[in-house]
Amino acid sequence: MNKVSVVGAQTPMRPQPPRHRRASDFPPARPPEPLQPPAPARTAPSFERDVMLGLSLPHKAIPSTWLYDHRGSELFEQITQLDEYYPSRNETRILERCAAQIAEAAGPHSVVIELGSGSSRKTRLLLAALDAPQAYLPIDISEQFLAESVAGLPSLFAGLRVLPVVADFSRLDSLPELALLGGDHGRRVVFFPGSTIGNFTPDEAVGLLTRIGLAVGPDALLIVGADTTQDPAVLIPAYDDRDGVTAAFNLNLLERINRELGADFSLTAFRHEARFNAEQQRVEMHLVSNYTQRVTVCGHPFQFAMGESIHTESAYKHSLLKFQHLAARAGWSHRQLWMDGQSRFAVHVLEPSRPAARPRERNVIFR
Ligand code: AVI
Repeated sequence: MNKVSVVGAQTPMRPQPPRHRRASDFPPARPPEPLQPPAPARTAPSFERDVMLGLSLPHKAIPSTWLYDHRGSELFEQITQLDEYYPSRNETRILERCAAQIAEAAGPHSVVIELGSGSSRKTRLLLAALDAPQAYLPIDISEQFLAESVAGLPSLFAGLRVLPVVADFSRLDSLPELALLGGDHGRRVVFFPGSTIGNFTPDEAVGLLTRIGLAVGPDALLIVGADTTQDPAVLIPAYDDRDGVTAAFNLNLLERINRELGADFSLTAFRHEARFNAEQQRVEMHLVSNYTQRVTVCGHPFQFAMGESIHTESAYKHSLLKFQHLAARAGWSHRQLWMDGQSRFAVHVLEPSRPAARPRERNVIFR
């Protein structure tokens, strides 16, 4: 049964937004068949490949994961402190009010698994509310971020086992680290705050939540923070703030390409733009060419028309119903949800769907 509650400073979560094509998307290896083309190589994500491919598309686009180099991560932290960027603030307020009820659902001795790391304030809020949590497993691709985000935890939470997992959670399909804990522990609680789910396309989000469900097993609890806002008057300033921090965050990608791939982007020849795509219900970030120009990347020329853009990020804004539908496709049912007083942000608490509890499908007979 769904329960909706309305409640009414923040710290960021370091996101690992999706890559559009992953090695794990390819079918598992099979014995070679002589007349078939070779199986695609299982390659690690590559900045050069994604940039060269993305700039060759008819609608130029680069996966948002590459926005987060060291400087990009710093700028994102600054974004989360901005007046205009309500998601982190609203989510923290919700968690302050609902953590005790989440703790009740989790029960004692839970194991907290966080997708991404760095949202230390929100993590601490949750850990402090839980009844004797047994272990905390933050999963992040950056060893350095993991180390920083867990640094103070053992002194704050005596008896908590902290097991950082260096991995890209968007590709995760098993979590062998859980076996290290033995069988004597409470519920597994997956914590996925920050609306990072919105940086995945709906199909990618279903894939991710499905894989997480398989990795954590049948008695888990999943807590997801998701932005529900649809009003462009709120969204556009949140993604195009008056101090230009989000613009600097977006343009930093061009600096990164210049530095790491020997390109010659002029940072004044492109401008940041945030657009609300009402049909897709998402905010898009673009880098728009101020005039016709040619840019060289890795020795390869790319032509830009005036006004042509590189699409650098999508942030999907899921209504409550849409999110519930998406979660159901991934095998999760709603247990509870909370929203802030402005109805801009939702914290969803989900449990694995139990086949026995599902209503039976009606047969359809065409006459
Ligand atoms: C990380 N992610 C949830 C942020 C968002 O709101 O989509 C990234 C961001 N991009 C610009 N501002 C914030």
